[in-house]
Amino acid sequence: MPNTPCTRTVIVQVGDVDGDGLVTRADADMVGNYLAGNIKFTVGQQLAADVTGDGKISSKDALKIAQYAEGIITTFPVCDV
Ligand SMILES: [Ca+2]
Repeated sequence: MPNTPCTRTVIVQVGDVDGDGLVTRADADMVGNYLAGNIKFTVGQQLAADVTGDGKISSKDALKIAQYAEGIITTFPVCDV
């Protein structure tokens, strides 16, 4: 018998790093803490945090999440397709 492929799919709300269903300043702060090396992210959190969609988590992502939380922007670059 061949092995049966097993896959898992992670669904996240982009920008919602802490997973409370909202994109708030707390999410931007979590990215800041991640960048400072204070906390680690799960795979899902990494996906949620990369709002620019460049495959990396940087201060640009923290800035965009903060702007979204404050209503300055209404979507994320990774959502523009
Ligand atoms: Ca959140």
